[in-house]
Amino acid sequence: DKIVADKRKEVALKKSIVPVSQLEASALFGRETNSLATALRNSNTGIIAEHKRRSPSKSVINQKVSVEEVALGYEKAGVCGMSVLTDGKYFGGSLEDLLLARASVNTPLLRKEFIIDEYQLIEARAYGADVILLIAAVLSREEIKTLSETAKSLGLDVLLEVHNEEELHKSVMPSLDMLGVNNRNLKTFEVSIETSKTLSSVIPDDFVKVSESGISNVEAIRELQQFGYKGFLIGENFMKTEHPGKSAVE
Ligand code: IGP
Repeated sequence: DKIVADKRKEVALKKSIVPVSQLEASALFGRETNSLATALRNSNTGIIAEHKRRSPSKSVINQKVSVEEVALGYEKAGVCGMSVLTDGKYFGGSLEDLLLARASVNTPLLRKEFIIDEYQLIEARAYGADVILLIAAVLSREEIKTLSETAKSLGLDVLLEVHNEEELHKSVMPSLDMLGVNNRNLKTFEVSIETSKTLSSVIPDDFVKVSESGISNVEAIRELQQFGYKGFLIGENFMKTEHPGKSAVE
């Protein structure tokens, strides 16, 4: 997989420039994290709003608005959490975006990244994340276990993303907090919330269920709530507008 190969190179390079000890010494590293899973359990809206400038499927979404303005807007709208893309090559994001979001709001922050190495978890912590994403499609069960256990030991919540039943069965383990179903087919880029509906019955009840991608109206959320979903990850629908925070106010 191309993205994974890119990430391995990126991580190797970073390790040689910024050692773990330096990340661990950073001001944010020791901060107390804010649980997204808890926020979602206690909410009846459950919005996780994403900062996404561009994507492989849509190219440019929003290159104008600043990450600080987006973060403040989302917080004001009362979202449960914010997701910040930190991948540069495919999504035009960066760790600096995460840091700027952290400097702007107290909302739980998800580092949206292709995580393949524990180094990226330390980075996530150092740049102010509360939650990390693990993608079942690019990780083995062993890797999911090691990465999620390390994340938990760092005080980070873990959101594991699946696309189908096979990935779900491969991944279920107690070190995960939230299970996310991605409605976007990574091969065809087609989105359908039917994916979330179909998989809902096979997700064990002890995990907070999150539906990801292609959610563009309140009706879809109401429907998904009937299937037990507590979290709704929304990017493009907010980011395509001039003031993403304003569109997050229902
Ligand atoms: C948001 P959308 O369709 O609302 O913009 O989707 C989010 O689910 C999507 O960006 C996403 C993603 C990912 C991006 C889901 N899983 C993994 C990068 C990597």
